Amino acid sequence: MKELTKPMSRREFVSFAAAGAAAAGASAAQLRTGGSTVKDRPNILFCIADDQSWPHAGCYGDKVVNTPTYDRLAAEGVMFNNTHCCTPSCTPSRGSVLTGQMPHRLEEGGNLWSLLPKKFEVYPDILEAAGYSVGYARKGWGPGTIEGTGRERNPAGPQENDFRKFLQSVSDDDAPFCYWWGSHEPHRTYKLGSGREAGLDMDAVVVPPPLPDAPEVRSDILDYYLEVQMFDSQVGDLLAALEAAGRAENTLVVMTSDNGMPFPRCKANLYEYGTHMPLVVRWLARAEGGRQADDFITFDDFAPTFLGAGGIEPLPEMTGRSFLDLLTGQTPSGPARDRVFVERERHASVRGPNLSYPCRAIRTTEYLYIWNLKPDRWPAGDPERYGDIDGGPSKDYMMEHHDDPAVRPLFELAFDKRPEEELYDLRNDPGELTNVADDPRHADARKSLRAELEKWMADTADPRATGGGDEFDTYPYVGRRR
Ligand SMILES: [Ca+2]
Repeated sequence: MKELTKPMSRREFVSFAAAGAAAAGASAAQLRTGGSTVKDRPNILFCIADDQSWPHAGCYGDKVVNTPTYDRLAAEGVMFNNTHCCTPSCTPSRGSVLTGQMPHRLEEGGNLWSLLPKKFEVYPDILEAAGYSVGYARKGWGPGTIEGTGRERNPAGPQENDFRKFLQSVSDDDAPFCYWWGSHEPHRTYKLGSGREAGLDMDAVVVPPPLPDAPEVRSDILDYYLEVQMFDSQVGDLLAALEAAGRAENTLVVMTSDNGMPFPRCKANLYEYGTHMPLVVRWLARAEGGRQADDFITFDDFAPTFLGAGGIEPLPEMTGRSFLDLLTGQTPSGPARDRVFVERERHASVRGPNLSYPCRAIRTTEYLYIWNLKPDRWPAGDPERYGDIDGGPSKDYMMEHHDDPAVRPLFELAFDKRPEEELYDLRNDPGELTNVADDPRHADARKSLRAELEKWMADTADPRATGGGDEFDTYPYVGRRR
């Protein structure tokens, strides 16, 4: 296994490239790659689903959904068991991937249907400046607008939806490439009953604890699974194209999702099915396959990882941390990865005059502690629409049956207001259904987790740390109001 070259800062890289080119009378291509010493930099193929939760892939033990691509990449790469998106909402989740920063630092970019100010640098631009060819397909950063930001393209790069065509434009002798494939699946809407029609087994579905076990819900999950399979098949096709082009060996392939499944108490929530994401990474040239990692990863870790793979140091403003050490089997450096911080601001425009629902959370292997900063507001959006929950059969079922004894407690957890503090004992309550924040037996844990969360907020310049953050209520919402 080759050693990774020592990362260079961007300034060092530029002067290195220029000096090397001048000395050798280098060609334009060599100048862009900085000369032959960095020729081995890997390509990066980042494949991201839209609204898929962990553990909905065969490699994670799901017996119903059929995901041969996930399973293959897990066998040939590293499977991560504790990956969380920074926030369970499309735009800011993707913004954190691209910038390497927590959404609370991205101003407008911390909200759904927003914009990402140009001052927040993104890894495709940085890699491009260092000689990478970049491109993206389908859903890049967004939803949102680049109008008025000074950006001339999607932060994920220039759009090229045809991966084969993109590969043809970056021949072996050319620069390495960095390509973002953003699937539209398994985002709603679904064709009602399509999963069952496709032969998926309704009886074998494991219904997530926050959802009622009803045939309507099981069928809705199958429809979601069918679209998870579509994403899996899309990535399978990308791998075939990569192999046909002879580029598989030195390409870092990442397969994940932007936020959790579009069901009540899942997407747009800081609970298990909102932020816990599937993640497999394959890098045949450098990362031994068939391994699993229990280390906690968050989405702001991607940008530093990709930059590191390209021999570039992360920007100082990045809150994430490269996990190349885990991939390549080097001795991990730095603090243990045994906890993550997740958050949310405004998802859809569904609350009074466009108000956010701010919350911050810390998650360890033992606890999930959530601080709801505005508990007077409706977490799922104002009644009776509860618009932060995507419409569909499961939402309809819970609203129609909210008085049924079996549904009532789950309805309240998903749709009603929440106390300022929530604490879940994950060892005894992995479904996160019983708030123990007021239980004296967990008082010490509550106190220390709250202190740790507040320290992290202050350390990462979260405007909510000092009583600010009201700007998240007034940033423009560029989508259609629900
Ligand atoms: Ca999404």
